[in-house]
Amino acid sequence: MNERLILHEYAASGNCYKVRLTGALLGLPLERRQYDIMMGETRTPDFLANVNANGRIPVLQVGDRFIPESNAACFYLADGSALIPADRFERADMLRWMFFEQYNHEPNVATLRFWATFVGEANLEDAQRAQVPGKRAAGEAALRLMDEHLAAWRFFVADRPTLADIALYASHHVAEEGGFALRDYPSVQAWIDRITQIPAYVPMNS
Ligand SMILES: N[C@@H](CCC(=O)N[C@@H](CS)C(=O)NCC(=O)O)C(=O)O
Repeated sequence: MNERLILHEYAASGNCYKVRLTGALLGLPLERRQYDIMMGETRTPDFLANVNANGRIPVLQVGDRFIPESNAACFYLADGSALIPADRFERADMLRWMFFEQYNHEPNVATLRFWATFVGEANLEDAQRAQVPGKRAAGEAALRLMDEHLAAWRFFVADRPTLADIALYASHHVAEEGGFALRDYPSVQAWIDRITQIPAYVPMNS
């Protein structure tokens, strides 16, 4: 890759960690620019006009072009590598789990972690507090489905690491910070341990 790669991020975000982990596993150095999302730094007119009109990180900058959405950024980095299966069915299956991550996992498991750890229970708005039971139930359902799948497979797709694992791992391995008990999901726990053994793995706080 010849172009300069810059990750616009908030380091404690699982979505941003996905992109860092993908870069690390592939040996692709990323420059990092930090934004404090708690201070609205991704909502400034400058950020909205020049980085992401959707006001969110992560954004991967490739030269002078920008890729918002964590899974799209990971896909850009991993295109042509072993993290994306060459087989057509397996590639679609990988996308299946990445869409699952964005629709079933992240808005429930990661959002509850964010509310508990960064916003704080006492500071939740009434509308947010009202959503907690529904998000908890939907999060547990996502974890059950993952656990059932991983009882038969070492990794989500094709029994080897792909972007599906990176996407789910990044927000998942810190699920306990959102009040989810990972010990209830032993196959998921074993998969988490397996991910940390992948050569060039980096932890979230790296
Ligand atoms: N679907 C997006 C979600 C991005 C997202 O929600 N980012 C959060 C941090 S994890 C953010 O930027 N929040 C700040 C804000 O909304 O102002 C992705 O996967 O990249």
